[in-house]
Amino acid sequence: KSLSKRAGLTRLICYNDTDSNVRITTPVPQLTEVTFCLWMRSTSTNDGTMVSYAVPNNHNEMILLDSKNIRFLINAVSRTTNVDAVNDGVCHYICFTWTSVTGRWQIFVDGVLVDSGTVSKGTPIQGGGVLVLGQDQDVVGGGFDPFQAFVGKMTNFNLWNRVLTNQEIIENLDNGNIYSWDISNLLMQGTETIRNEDICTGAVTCDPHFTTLDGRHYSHQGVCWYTLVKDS
Ligand SMILES: [Ca+2]
Ligand SMILES: [Ca+2]
Repeated sequence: KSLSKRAGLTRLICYNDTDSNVRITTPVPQLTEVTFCLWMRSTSTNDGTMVSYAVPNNHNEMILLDSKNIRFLINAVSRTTNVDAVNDGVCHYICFTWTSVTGRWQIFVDGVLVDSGTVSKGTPIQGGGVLVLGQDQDVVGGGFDPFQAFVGKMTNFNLWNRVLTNQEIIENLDNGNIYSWDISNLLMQGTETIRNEDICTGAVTCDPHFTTLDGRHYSHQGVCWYTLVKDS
């Protein structure tokens, strides 16, 4: 990988099922330029929305969705990228940049510029909206559709009011000047949970499922116990 460092141990969000969504309580100003980066890990095949930003007159002001084939919207104008599927169960560092000055957008995966183009030149992102991680808003702060829920793990979301350089993206910065990752500025509104974990190691899913040494699969909610039985 071309990144200069991995995510490491962080407070990450486990999106356990399609009833998960997380609101960022830090205010968002008008943005004539923007970069956001996040670490994600998923095997979901729905239209899971990683980031949605809604303002009163436009619930699709800025959106990044669909780990199978990443799409985004800026000012409600959508583009489909040629990024390979990232719902492969491996951790990925996704960065999106856009400037209203030229309309140029870029998407980076694991530090590599994968696709770029132009969209919505001359129209800044409006301030004062609501930023949600893990769901698409169809009204400000709500209107969630289970099929657009992100299911998996996410951490280290950072938001800047400028276009980061390729070198800065490789450096996996955590100094977003509009929002830098801090779970105390998150409103947990669904079934998601917080874990202290390295997103790139450990189990792929957040589900309380596991496999025993002999390869049998179990699921459980709440308390469970085992009785060891000697082979006959
Ligand atoms: Ca929707
Ligand atoms: Ca929407």
